[in-house]
Amino acid sequence: MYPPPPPAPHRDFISVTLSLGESYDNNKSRRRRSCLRKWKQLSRLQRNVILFLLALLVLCAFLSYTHMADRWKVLGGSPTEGQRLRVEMTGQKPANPPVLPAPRKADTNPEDKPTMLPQKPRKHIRRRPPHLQIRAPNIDSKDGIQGEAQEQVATPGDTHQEETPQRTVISWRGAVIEPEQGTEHPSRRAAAPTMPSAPAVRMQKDPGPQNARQKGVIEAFLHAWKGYRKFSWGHDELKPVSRSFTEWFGLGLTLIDALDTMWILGLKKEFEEARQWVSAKLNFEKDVDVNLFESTIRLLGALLSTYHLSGDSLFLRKAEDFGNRLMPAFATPSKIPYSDVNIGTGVAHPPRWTSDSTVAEVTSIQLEFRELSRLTGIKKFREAVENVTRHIHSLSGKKDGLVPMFINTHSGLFTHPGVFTLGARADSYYEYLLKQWIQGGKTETQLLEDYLTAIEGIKAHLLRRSEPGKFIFVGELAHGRFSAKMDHLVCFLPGTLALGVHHGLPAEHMELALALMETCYQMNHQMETGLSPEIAHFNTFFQADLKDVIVKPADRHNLLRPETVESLFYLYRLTGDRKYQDWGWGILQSFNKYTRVRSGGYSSINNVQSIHKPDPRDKMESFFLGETLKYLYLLFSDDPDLLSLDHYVFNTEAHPLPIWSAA
Ligand code: DMJ
Repeated sequence: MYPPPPPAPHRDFISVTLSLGESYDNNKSRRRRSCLRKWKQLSRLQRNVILFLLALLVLCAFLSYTHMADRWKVLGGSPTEGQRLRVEMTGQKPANPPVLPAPRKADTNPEDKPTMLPQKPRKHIRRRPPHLQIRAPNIDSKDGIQGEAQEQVATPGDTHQEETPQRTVISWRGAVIEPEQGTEHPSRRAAAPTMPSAPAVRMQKDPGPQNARQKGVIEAFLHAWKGYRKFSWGHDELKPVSRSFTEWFGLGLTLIDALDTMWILGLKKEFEEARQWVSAKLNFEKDVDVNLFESTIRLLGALLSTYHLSGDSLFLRKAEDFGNRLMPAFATPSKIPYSDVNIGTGVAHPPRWTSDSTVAEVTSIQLEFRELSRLTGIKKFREAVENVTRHIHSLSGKKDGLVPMFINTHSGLFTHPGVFTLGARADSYYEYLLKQWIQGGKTETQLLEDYLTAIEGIKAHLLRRSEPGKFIFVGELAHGRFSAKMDHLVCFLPGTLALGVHHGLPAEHMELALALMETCYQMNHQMETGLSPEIAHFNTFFQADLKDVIVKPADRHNLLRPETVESLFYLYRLTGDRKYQDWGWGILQSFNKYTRVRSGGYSSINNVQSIHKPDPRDKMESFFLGETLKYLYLLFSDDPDLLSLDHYVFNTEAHPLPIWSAA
């Protein structure tokens, strides 16, 4: 026998009745009564569900209100610059309170009031790499720039497609045909000579014998290139671990940044393939925001130097087109450029949270625009950047030649005054004072004065010795308080100081250069991986069990940056002391050991203090190919004529530009 069936379970239903046809002539009380009746007719579950939904609605409204309030707070008063900087650089919130004080907006001082109304918030504002979705290469893109004929696409795996070059063929590293002879000219003729210098031609005739360490660099470059070529061809940066890529500007950043490195290393096949891509696919007619500084030093700088090395006018045409598209950035009330510009629409704007620009950014685009002006004969490029230099030269708010980190694009005044660093946001201001003076044939004395004053300012305010090693380091000053914090970025300084001495500046600068070089080496050497952290803190109190270099958890990443090896190159070239080559060799070994990704490419890492878990960040910055490996290759060369420091000046992205002969 079967047991009797269980009683049917009780079910509640929510019924919704839509009375669409009902007329609207009911009076209010009737409607209220009928609502109450309907409410009472509902089951308890139905009522609970409705109440729950109502509560949810109220909660959502409350949350979105607080979110909006936060956004308004951000627009009205940004986070401290220290916090912002740290977040930008690490993607993390600062572990410690920022060294920097809360920003004081320029326009809080009535005297600083801009003469124009504040800008309306704009669309399309992008400050940092947006990490776009990976997408297939756009094979339809047109290269309509300057009426240039579309050349055929060259992509890895598609190399059989022949381009139809309109340039005059130039020989590899040999008889470089001067741009005047047979290659296409820029749209206007230069007032100054436009041909590559004789040493450039001579240097390229033959790479000469390459020693074992240089071959080691070539091997590393080819490994990095393998990853880029395979997984991110034509895109901005390789993500070597996930075998994909990121876009920042969507302009083949790594490929362009690496062009002159390939030329210098003698990688002819790779260079030609990349050249084909530039010819066929590089298209600046794009609705995309670029950062003026980053795109100038990496893209414009690379196009100009590659033009000089190869004599191929394609690169100059691209440089001129790109330079023109950057020009709207200078159309500000103060002529201090905005940080960002859309190269397709010509709309320039500051970052979302401020109308300030970064001092290092607006003062480290001069080498490139001046050279572009000289080559094309177009004065506006030079005038725009020299306006900035002149303006900053005469601006008050410096401390013995040291500059604050921000400048307002409306008022033209320094903002957040009282904070001085040789690191992020100020670094290349100092570098470009010296390098512009060198570039211009050592005739622009204001640049030299500013540089010399600044070095005295550094000596007076920012130098200390660490314990127990007594290494001299460059700290920071915030409203009179010294902080023993030194960015790895500051390690450009020993090389720059040495370069100045090579060009006749006081010999005592070399003493400082040697001492700081040792410190930068220690920043690498004292780490378990042999690679420097992004930021070091120095121990200034004697304590036998402490090392000189202290690293905070948020700062222990390494982005494959070049500054230490950049300075090693200058120091070796100018002193001949082989220990600098040995130190650089050690760093290359460390890159190979802790940052190399088997399938191709190198990755920045999260922890320079862990040999077991350096923890790849899955990103190969374009400057690893543009700068780090180039400087390593040059460091291992014993030929002082290989990009002679008497004929070339390197921009801050390691792209060599010719020194102009004095008029
Ligand atoms: C590069 O883009 C340049 O060297 C710049 O001056 C600083 N940042 C990176 C490398 O660290």
